Amino acid sequence: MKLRQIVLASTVVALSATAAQATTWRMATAYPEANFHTRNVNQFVQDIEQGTEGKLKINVHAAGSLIKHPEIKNAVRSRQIEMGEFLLSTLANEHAVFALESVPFLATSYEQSAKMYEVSKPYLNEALGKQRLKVLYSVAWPPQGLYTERPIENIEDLKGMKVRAYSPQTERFAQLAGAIPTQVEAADLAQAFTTGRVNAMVTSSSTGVNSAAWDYLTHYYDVSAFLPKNIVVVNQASFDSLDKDTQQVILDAAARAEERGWEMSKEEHDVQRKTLADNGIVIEAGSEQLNAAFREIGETMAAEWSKEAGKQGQEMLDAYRK
Ligand code: PCA
Repeated sequence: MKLRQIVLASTVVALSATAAQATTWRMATAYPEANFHTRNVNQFVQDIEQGTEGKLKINVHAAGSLIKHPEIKNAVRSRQIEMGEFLLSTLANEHAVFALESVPFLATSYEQSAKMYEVSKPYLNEALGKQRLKVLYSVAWPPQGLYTERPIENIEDLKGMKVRAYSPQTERFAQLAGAIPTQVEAADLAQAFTTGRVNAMVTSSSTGVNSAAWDYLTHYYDVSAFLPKNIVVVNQASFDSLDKDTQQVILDAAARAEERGWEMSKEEHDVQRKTLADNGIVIEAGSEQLNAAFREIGETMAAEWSKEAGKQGQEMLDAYRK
């Protein structure tokens, strides 16, 4: 063999050896590539690939392209995919702990939201652990407000409005406000607005920008009702199948992703409100009547949550308020 051929042949052998050892996982997320959570996920999987020197590669399928948002949790559970990211409060009907962060006006700032997360962490780990899902990290969305297609003075102005919801709580919120809630995934917002299925939505500045809210809406009531969280989980059996070093790389990358994600979220909150305004959305705090009515809805929902969550819920609330 000529030297060049020998070199080529040994490269092929070396490459296939690496390929044989490498594991490729699939990860599904619900939100678009441009979203800060997805950017954070992409950095997270890159850290894992680098940290394991290519031994674990994770292909991210964003925007519900591989698995639709409501199916992501079960797809990880059944090991159809190894990892997934979803909005925690989509599971609210399964267990009250998943709904806590979305009780309006209970935790309305990043600081309060972080504290609530700390308090609820053991309960979350337990509830998801029972489904053989290991929690890797969780990051809050920017505070939630209300987008409308015309100015709103008071709660009566919401009567009969078709409000887009994304969780049982946003649905209940819209209902208590006298509006008609309609579930729409973030990935389907443009279509829902163009076809007139909805004409208002509850969400963050971030999703407002990702969905070009200014194409359909005029006002954003920045009421900071709550900060829902995304959560990233791995199938426990898939995690257990890895060697200890690889597991550690994932855990370290997850810790970094969580820290980075909360920072990205805060930055997003500042930057994207400006993007909304630059594109013509009128951002307002909302009238006193409107805010008072929203708070009253929050109290109703807090009472409903407490009833549902029972003793464990009370423990969480006490720890949160301490
Ligand atoms: N964006 C997601 C969930 C919360 C948020 O800010 C959405 O609107 O679907």
